[in-house]
Amino acid sequence: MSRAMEKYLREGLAGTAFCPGCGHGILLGAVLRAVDRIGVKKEDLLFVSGIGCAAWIPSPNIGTDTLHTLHGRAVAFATGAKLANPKLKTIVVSGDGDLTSIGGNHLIHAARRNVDLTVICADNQIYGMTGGQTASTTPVGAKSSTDPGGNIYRPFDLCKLVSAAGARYTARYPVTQPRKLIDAIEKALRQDGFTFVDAVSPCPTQFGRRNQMANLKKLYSTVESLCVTPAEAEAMDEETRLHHFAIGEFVA
Ligand SMILES: Cc1ncc(C[n+]2csc(CCOP(=O)(O)OP(=O)(O)O)c2C)c(N)n1
Ligand SMILES: [Mg+2]
Repeated sequence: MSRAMEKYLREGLAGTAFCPGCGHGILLGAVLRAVDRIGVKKEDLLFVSGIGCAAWIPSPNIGTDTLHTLHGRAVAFATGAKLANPKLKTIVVSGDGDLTSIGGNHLIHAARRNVDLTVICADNQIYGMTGGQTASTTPVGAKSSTDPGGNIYRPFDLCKLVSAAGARYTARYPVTQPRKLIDAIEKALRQDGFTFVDAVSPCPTQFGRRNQMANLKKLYSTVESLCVTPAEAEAMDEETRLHHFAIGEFVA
């Protein structure tokens, strides 16, 4: 973390909860840089998370008000906070499992109702913190603790899901492309209404280890090699598309 972002960190932190090589640390840096660009006062910022490794991205690390809530309920808490104090810039940062499996209904209905929130999904395609179970984002064929033979179900395309539900801005970028990721988060923060960024964030411990990518270089270069433009993704057959990350803006 560069010193310029230290002003956003809570005092007295003794390191983060993340494993070596976890993408969530890069995402923390990206979120802070985007927040810095929009110039909202710290006392007008609220970060909300659910439960999971990703939920530790804002809390306790960011030294603004943070709500570390219940599993799957980050968007519901954020909605309540925003209603109670509409001047709060309310930003949800949580995991793919938290936001889109147990919390899936809150996510789509907040998008449908155009609640004025920015939701950033730390998408590692797995339930990281609880031992690597299959999530609604796990690719077909990927191994997990609950699918040692490989996941058989197609994953959600989160940007398509949230776009269809009515989000005003949606984008996907991996932490391997931090500049584009920061730009997307900044745009999401500047846009009124419900906005969503799917931040692909590799998990070496629970995903990489089980899928022949324990080596960080291999894990990160594989993620990068799977990134395609939305047009390239649409030109693929469904089977191939499901194994790639369409990156870019979907609603802008
Ligand atoms: C009601 C409830 N059900 C299940 C759990 C267990 N649990 C905690 S975090 C989590 C999944 C976290 O996955 P994700 O949101 O993707 O975060 P990650 O750890 O991968 O960053 C689960 C199943 C819980 N805490 N509460
Ligand atoms: Mg996860």
